[in-house]
Amino acid sequence: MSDARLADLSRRLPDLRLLTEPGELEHYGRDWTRRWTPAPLAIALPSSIDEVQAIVCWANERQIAIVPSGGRTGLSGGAVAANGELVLSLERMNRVLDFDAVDRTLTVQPGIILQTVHEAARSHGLIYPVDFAARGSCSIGGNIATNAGGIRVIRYGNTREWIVGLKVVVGNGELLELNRGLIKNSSGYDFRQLMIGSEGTLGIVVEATLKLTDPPPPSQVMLLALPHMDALMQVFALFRARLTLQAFEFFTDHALEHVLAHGAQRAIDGDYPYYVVTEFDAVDERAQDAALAAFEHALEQGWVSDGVIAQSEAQSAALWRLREGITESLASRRPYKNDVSVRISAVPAFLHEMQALLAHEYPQIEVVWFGHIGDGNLHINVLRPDGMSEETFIAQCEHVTRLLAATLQRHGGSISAEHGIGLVKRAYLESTRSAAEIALMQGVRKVFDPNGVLNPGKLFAGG
Ligand code: 2HG
Ligand code: ZN
Repeated sequence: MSDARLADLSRRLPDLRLLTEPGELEHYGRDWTRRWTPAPLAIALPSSIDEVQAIVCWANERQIAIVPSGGRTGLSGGAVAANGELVLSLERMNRVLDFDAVDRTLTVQPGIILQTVHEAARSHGLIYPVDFAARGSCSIGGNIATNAGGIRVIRYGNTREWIVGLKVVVGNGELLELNRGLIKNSSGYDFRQLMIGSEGTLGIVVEATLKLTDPPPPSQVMLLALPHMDALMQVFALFRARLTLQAFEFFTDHALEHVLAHGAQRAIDGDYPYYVVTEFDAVDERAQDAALAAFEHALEQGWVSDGVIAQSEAQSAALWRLREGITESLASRRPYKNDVSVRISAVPAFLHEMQALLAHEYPQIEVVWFGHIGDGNLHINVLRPDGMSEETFIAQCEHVTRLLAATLQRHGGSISAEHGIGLVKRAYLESTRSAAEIALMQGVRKVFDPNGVLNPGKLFAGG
């Protein structure tokens, strides 16, 4: 090991796997944003909590920044290592440690892939209900670090609702065991909840106890084509009143073009500006009739132009692909992403302002919208036109994001609904959190990580 700091780490932890090859540094130093050039010092792949603690102690002594790393599917740069940091990848700590049938909990290591968690829960006749398209690659530790949301939030809430215990290594290397699976625990500050969504700036999750629940009843998936934007929330109000929703997602014709070009199957003929994929409980024929009646009512009102109901698992999957395949279909274009939210009641007014803003500010630029409209969460993907330099493009997107942040602020919304702040959104944090809140957040960070070794530069500009 030519670097004296790494040689010291290897001396302290002879069994620690350390990677320093250029290809490995590049692979582990970036996330799905692909905007920053990875430049980590090295990659550490600990296999135990003891090793994680020892690494954090070493980082304190040597003043080395650590970037905690899971599946690196993040879209905000939270797991990017572009400044000589040590990437602490939790991918080897990826096992299920325990299932408790009485508590209905699953205790896992942080590097476990979300889909493996789903399978483990299913094998016990239960579910872990947080779900989204990156399920096959993202890790539970990363989900916790960003309080991940996804396509079932409307029914089950965010990651935050499903974590009943956490073990974390905080900035001075100490191990905390938080909440220990308790359902009721009114004993002061809940550090577990503080850790959830802290983007690796307060502690490194080294173990998590997840609450499981009963599988939902049989469901149906419907795709709807809508004639105009206002219809989105009209259909949502109708469906929410009449059906028990598991998901209510939307996308535009632009998004559809991209997923179709990427291999998905068209399910509705004709051109419509907006589409909804919704899934709802369909326990029996009565529930299915109610869905049909809701659809017909929407047709009569002119809120829906066309629709299909999946008749098989395969068709359900094909309809879901139209929504879930969007990110992947755009990935090679490396879109600039906004991930915003407002209260459901504010969605109609916000959508109008946002549409006007984007049309005005991005006249020659393709903008793709989609997202969890039933949660008030919108994803905006902006595509760089051929011939425009990356620099000009990012500058333009940042200018528009500033305007968008001001619009959000007026509507009481958030600049990050579910992807986190990371590097991408730290300049806009003040649009969602007050100066007093940010000062307290920074104070909290100092308490948990006095030497600032945990993911510095993420969440807040300048450390
Ligand atoms: C989704 O909802 C993800 O599919 C990704 O949150 C959103 O790519 C995006 O902007
Ligand atoms: Zn999303």
